[in-house]
Amino acid sequence: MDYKKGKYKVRNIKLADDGRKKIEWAESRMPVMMEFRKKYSKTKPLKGYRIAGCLHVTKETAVLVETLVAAGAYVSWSGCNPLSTQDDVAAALAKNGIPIYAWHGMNVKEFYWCIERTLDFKPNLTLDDGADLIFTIHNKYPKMAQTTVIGGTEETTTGVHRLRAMAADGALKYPVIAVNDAETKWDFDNVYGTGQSSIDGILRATSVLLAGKNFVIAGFGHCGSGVAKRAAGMGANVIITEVKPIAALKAALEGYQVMPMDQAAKIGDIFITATGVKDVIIKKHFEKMKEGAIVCNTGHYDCEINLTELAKLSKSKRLIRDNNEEYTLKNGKKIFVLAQGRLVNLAAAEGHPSEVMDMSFANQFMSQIRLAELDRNGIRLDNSVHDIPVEQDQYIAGIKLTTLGYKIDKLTKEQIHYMSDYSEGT
Ligand code: 3DD
Repeated sequence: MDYKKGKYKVRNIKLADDGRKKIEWAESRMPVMMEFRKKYSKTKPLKGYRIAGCLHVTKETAVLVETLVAAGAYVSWSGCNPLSTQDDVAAALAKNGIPIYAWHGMNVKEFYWCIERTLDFKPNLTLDDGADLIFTIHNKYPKMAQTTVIGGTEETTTGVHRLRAMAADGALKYPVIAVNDAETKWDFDNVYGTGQSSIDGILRATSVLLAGKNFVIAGFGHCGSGVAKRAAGMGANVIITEVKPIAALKAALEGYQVMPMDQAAKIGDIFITATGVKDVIIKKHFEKMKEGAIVCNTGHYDCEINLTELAKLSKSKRLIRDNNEEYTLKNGKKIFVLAQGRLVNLAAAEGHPSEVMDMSFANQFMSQIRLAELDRNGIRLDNSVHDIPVEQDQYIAGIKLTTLGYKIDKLTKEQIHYMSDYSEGT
């Protein structure tokens, strides 16, 4: 097995000490992961397993990587977005002997080259965020998908959608656990994490006042609703655009304005897409926008804002601040695009806070162990997308509560009986 411990490609290995301090900062705010690291470094349930990971290289991901290694795994890593790698964190992981291939600002060709490097050691487990790793294995190394890899995990909504479609087509060649769909991920990372980190990215790239601004959010799912709450908290006038009646109704009853993008385009000061769909903001919207409108995206891929159409409308473009490009349209109007239309929270800031990633990655960690344990017992899940067991969700929430110092009530025997009994009525 060609495990290239110590092989890596990062921006600058000399940044390792800075990265190590960031990782220590994250460790101090990820008590569940650190508890798992202490517990499983003794039993090493991942001993002998080779995990290829493709997930944003942040200080929180470094805690996940080093906890997987502490649990006995060989790990090789790439970033899942060309703009989300924190170079000092990547350097710290490389210096710690992790074969990592990731740097901020890579091009698409380099992005896939990095994914390929993580396959050099013939992984038998995959850990993905957006399914680009799983797709690469299925498309370029079908034999590896069919025989070497015993299972994988998927971090994000978009990735789970892709994989469910793949499984429905019978094209998925190994079982994948949908980490995204765990309540302790979806209801926390997507809502509180995306809510705070998207505002963080917008403010770092613009330093504009949010109070009083017309803040247009496309998509009122877990992510969009989290952003809406944080923007409203900063005094913005939140405007929601949607295609799903129920989500739109929820937004209206939360007190937000709801209207089509055609209408919102005329009044918005700041636009953020959180839909997972392509072409949400297109030519006709750019044409309607006010002078100085700020446009960004917090969805996994950079397909939600059609920058090709914006470029065709423009006579020039310049980088006016980090992660902030000023497009000057042919009629002289200026529109500002953040993070090249890629996820603004990770490209222009540091992604979600450690406290919510603690639970997302606890689910990643427990799911990898679950796949290894099933394999050791000769059990293989079917080649589809599998939910996290409810017990695991509650277990992780319980540990998190304890680490936060909270105690909760317990059902009495009578209450448990009552809940399964149907004879008692009014
Ligand atoms: N994601 C957001 N913040 C992150 C962080 N600090 N480290 C690693 C990954 C991070 C992306 C996740 O929220 C993922 O769950 C998603 O994209 O849904």
